[in-house]
Amino acid sequence: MKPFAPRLFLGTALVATALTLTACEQNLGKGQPLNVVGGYIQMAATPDRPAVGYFTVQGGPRDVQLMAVTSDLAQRVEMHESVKENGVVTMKPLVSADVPAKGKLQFKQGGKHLMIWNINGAAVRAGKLPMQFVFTNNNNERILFDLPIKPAPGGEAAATGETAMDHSKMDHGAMDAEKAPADAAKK
Ligand SMILES: [Cu+2]
Repeated sequence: MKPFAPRLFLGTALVATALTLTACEQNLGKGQPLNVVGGYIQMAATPDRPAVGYFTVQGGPRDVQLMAVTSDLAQRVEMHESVKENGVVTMKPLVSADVPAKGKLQFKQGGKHLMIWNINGAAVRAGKLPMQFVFTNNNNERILFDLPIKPAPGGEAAATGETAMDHSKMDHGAMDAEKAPADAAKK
């Protein structure tokens, strides 16, 4: 029987810890929890271009950071920020984005945005892409949220929207650079 004693003790300690955390969370939990509260994906005018994603995160009781957004049904998802320098808009990859306590983080047109490559056709037909939002709190809390997918804009919208300013000019340069040597080697 002796071997069980330490285990029982450990078990009791874990339960006590869990209760303490729960009480603590409840105190902090008055007000809104951290959550993803809306957004959408805009398909690009041509399939070889990345789609653009926008969304809003509602801050919880603590400051946290959004570390990544991922999807099993897209080849690649990156967080970017549009920055105007000397009148020229360029985009930079974002490593993380702050979500202030009780505040808001917005990925929106002309600012922070997601670039999403090769969304699975079934997801496009279903009109939504299941995504995971990964945060720094609670050992990397993951919030699941389906972003609705809007078809590519037509006409004027295509010429003025973010998708148009995209990425042909913009240098997702790293990516093009990676491709270039391979293409050169074929010749
Ligand atoms: Cu971008």
